[in-house]
Amino acid sequence: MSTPDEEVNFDGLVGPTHNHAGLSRGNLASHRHGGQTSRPREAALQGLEKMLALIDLGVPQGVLPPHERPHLPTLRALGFRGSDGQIVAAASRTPGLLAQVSSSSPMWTANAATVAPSADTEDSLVHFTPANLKSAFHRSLEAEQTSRALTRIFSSPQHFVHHDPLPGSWRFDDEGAANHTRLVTSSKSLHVFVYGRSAVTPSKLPQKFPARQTREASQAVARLHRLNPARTLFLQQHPGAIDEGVFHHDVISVGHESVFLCHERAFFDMNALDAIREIAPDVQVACVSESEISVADTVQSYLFNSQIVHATSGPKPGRTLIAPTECDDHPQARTVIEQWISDGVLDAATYLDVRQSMKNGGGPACLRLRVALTKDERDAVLPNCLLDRSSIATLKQWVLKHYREELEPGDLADPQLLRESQAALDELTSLLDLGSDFYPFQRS
Ligand code: SUG
Repeated sequence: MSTPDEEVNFDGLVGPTHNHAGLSRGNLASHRHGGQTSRPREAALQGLEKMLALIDLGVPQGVLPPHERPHLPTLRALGFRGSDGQIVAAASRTPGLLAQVSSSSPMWTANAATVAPSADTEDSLVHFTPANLKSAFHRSLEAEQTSRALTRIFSSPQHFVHHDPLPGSWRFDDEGAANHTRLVTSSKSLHVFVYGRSAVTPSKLPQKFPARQTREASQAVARLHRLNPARTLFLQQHPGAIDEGVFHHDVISVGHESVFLCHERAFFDMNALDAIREIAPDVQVACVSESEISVADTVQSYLFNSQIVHATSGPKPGRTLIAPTECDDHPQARTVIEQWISDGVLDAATYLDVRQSMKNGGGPACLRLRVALTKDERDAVLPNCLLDRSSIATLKQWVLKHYREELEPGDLADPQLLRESQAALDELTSLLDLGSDFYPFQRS
């Protein structure tokens, strides 16, 4: 391993059309809140407060921009014609379509891509593969713009290599880093890829809800990233847990450096934990039993959709769990966290309010893409996309200027919302230095 890397969290900025449309099958929160009034301004500010909280803990923080929504290129590709306003009006007459193309789902950047740090790749470059997100229509619209964002933010070919999203079909469904964990001990790493189904090998499948990630997609990403096969695992998610609402693996496990926290029903075969221990014996594995907290309560509290970060400042430096406030309010989840602290697995926990995102099934861990970077690589990142207190303050002002307080489902058809969103994103491209041709509407 060369120079040490440090994890930078790139959080997704919530977009101006953030809404609750109940779009994701198997994601219980999305289903439960579908059709409710959303609060885009509050959602974006909650996200920025989270980024600020991490900065205050001394954790480097980056940002990924929202995508253009409603996504007019998709509507045009579906045959809608005329002015932007006419297209939106016509699309609103096709039930459900406008909600699909207006979702702010790119905010969950744990699904944006999978990333391999240079220390772990054969060519010593940082590798990025945007997720094709083919298992849901509204999310499948993300890959192209995600590729554009990543290539612009991580532009130096000396340091970064960008792959295309995997060719899309049911065989290679890829949901990105939400199903991938990198563990590091004594400067050696282990990449754990978790899949819901294999497209080739018969495997036990969930009965109610879709298994989104395929083994074949995970294997392709590992190949593209030129990871050491001896330090890469492909493990199957528990199909029963998927049926209980664990639609991504980061809803039932979280790992960071030498710690891996999970529920006893995280994997189909719990020998998975032995496989992890065998390759990385120094990893501290803490496995929580069903009697401590059920899978249903795990999903409700989003206990494992927490981030583990290494805090270097703040009241209690050390290994810190960034958990959603829902865990603070949930007796079993809180007890588990307190136990992890008293066992020395964690040093501290911080509870953050990301309720607007949580209503769509996105906790703290969903909102961030982890990119481990050496100092040189970090210096090569587009500077404005690395945040500090002052840039967060600027982004808050930008949100206050452009975002609506509330959105009813019917508001998505308002042509004025489209104009407001475009004005907001146009200004954002200068704030983040993304260029004036970053969004499709800027190029047309
Ligand atoms: O893909 N929700 C997202 C939540 C993604 C959470 N990400 C991770 N677990 N890493 C999804 O299910 C719901 C949108 C709506 O219903 O309006 C949605 O897309």
